[in-house]
Amino acid sequence: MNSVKNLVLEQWDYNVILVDWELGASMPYLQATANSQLVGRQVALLAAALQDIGASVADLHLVAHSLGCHVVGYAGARTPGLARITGLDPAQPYFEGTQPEVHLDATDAELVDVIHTDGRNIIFIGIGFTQACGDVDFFPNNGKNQPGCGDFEENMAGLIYDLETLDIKDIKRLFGCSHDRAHELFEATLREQNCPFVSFSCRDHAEYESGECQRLDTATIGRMGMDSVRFNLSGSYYLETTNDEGAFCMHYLEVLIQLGDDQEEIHGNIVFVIESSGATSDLLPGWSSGTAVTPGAEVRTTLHSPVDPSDLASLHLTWHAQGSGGPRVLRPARLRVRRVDAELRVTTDELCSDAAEVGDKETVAFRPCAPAGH
Ligand SMILES: [Ca+2]
Repeated sequence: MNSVKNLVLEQWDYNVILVDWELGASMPYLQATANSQLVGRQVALLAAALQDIGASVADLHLVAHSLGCHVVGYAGARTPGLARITGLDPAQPYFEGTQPEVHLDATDAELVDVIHTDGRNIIFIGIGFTQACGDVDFFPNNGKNQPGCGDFEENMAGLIYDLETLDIKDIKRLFGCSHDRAHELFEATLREQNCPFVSFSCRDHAEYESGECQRLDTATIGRMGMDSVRFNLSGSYYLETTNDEGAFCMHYLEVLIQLGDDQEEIHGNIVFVIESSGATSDLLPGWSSGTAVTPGAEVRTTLHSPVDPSDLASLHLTWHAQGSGGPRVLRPARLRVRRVDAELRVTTDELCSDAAEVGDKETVAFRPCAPAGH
């Protein structure tokens, strides 16, 4: 939390108070859950003392991780008018499935935003809440096992554990990677200034995976992290991040290919490479194989890449035809790309290419079209 504090102080004229309850939190987990109620009352007393010297709780934002989320939930329940709580992977054992008074919930502040990163069932060693519990809940990478955190079955192999005796440090050491990712991601939303951490409002992860709620003409779009408050969000939002290599940002680029009326019905798949700001993406699967393309159809896909596409130099399209015999040529009449900026505005640009057709295993580069008259 020290690095979060430093990043906040660098960017805003805020006062930051760190609440260190390590002695209470490092007890066996069962005792620590009981202690969290007491510490919550103490934080509420601190908020009252700040009001006494002229501060307003309408300007107070509590940020906490794991068990700390329930601490600030208790504090918020005793602090009417508290502006905001950000819960970073609220602890699940002994809290999930209880009454709202017992755990962090949407009534504990005017705005409660939650980032879920380890919401597997506890029998699979998830230690974060599996269900939405705030006004707005973010589920990076489906809110479960995080990229770069290994395989949970591997982590738990041969392990016998007992929550009543295991202390929080053991829990962190054994299972902390996905659980800790919540505060690492929150910190990244402060540090990675060029990343809006774009998120999509979806019914569930299956709808996110289908791409349906990522269509930028109809999507409800949000931003995860410190700035989410600016966008009046509610409900469950899904997004992807990269693995732990210092930068977590994943960018989205929607690609729409309008096929010509001379397109024959063919099967295959499309792979893309993004070139932008001097960086080149990996091969990005663009469109599922086996689906027929038909005359005049629009092929739509959303690319997910760590390469920021906001200064797009070119988009390379490679076509892989499937099936034997018959027509195998893709005929894109028009290619457009859509992006979301940091203010969540959607822009659409048309890309141009000299090639009117793309044969099997051929790659064609599309670039921003030259302005008319040039
Ligand atoms: Ca509560």
